[in-house]
Amino acid sequence: AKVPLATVPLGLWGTAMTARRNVLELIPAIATRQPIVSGKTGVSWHMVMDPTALRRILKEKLDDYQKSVTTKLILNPAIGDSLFVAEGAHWRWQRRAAAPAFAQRHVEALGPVMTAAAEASCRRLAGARGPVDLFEETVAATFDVISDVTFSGDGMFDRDAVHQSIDAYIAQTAKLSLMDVLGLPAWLPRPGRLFSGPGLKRMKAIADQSIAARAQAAEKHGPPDLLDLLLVAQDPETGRTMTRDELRDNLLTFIVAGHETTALTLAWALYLMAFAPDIQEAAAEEARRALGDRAATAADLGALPLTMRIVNETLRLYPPAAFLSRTAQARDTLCGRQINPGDTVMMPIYALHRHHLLWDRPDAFDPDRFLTAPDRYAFLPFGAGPRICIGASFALQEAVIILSTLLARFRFARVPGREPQPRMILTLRPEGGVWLTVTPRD
Ligand code: MNH
Repeated sequence: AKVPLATVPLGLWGTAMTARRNVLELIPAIATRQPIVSGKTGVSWHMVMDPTALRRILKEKLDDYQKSVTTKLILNPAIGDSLFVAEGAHWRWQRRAAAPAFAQRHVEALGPVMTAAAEASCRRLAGARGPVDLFEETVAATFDVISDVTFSGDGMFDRDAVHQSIDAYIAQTAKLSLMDVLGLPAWLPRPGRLFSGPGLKRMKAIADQSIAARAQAAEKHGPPDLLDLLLVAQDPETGRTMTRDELRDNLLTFIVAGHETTALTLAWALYLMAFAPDIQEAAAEEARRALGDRAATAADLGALPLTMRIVNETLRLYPPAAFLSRTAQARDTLCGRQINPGDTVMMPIYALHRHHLLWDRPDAFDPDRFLTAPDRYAFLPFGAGPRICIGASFALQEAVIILSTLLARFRFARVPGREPQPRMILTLRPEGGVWLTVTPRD
């Protein structure tokens, strides 16, 4: 089945989405220095899709390409200078300290939380009448997971309040003005409530309370969650541990980075399943063979290879992080073009993943293309290099557990006239939701 090529409205970033034809033709266009801010600095924007250049930006010249001014501007008020936005030594030590929490055996130990979320999702869907918004449903499921693995066992953590705060925050970023995007100093007054929103304060207060309660709690509450692991996390090189504020910023980072992205993957995967019923049937059969009547666990992943390929193919066609961006710190040359300090380097992952020079039949939904590993720098749903998503195996495990459990028990079908429209707001979201009819199997 040929997946319709969406036009993704992006405002300033829109150019990249249409730039998907020929990477060789594009290099001049991509690297064309388009002055966005005129004046003394002459800062330019560059679109980069050449795999060798991507490797240079993400891996070889890590410190010369820092997270973009825009990224920091949007995220700093919510998550401080945490792992996702920090640079240099401050990023390095946080990454070292957090790494053990995301090691394979810890991720596997968190499997039961994901299985429970899959079961809860099935219960909600079993009661559904008429079309269901699967994006809303998968957000509920992944939010259950991330709130349980960050603040498990604390009656104090108010999921609904945190969820609403994040949602309101992301909705505000969609209304960012040109002034924000251009990276003007933070002290300039801006429209909107983005930087002073009561939601933000509330979210931080809830997290602070949970951390304080946990630090005092004498009793154990079951297997260690991410909060337990970060409370004892130490930089193996310096012995430094996280302050309370750093703990809170990182836990909120996991919540923000870790739930909507996975929910989007699941919602787009279900849309593609409805789009390709034959593949849906094959995946359902794989899941029923592996699971019988029970929900999937981390131990089932090896028996669900088609489901994993479906997740990867979904991440190719609808990468939640459809754009990565960096601000250049030093002079460099990319694809023969000069990059100056202060320039913005955009990496349009959506376009990269649908590029006809990098992919065979790029618009076809074909999970089996992942029977062979793609080129490293042609497939970047989690980024690459030292700053690759720390939660990638967590997310893949969660997505396969939930997707296989849902497919074993339900059939998903399109609702004509209600196709989701991708829209880029921090992540690639389905505007209006992913509405499908859900029918129990058996
Ligand atoms: Mn995640 C970084 C995509 C799930 C926590 N994540 C990144 C990056 C991408 C990304 C892309 C790199 C951004 C950049 O280079 O500018 N993340 C995803 C996707 C999913 C995902 C597509 C789900 C699917 N991420 C998760 C989960 C968690 C998480 C789950 C945590 C529980 N991600 C992070 C953190 C970083 C990150 C933390 C920053 C890592 C670093 O900079 O060292």
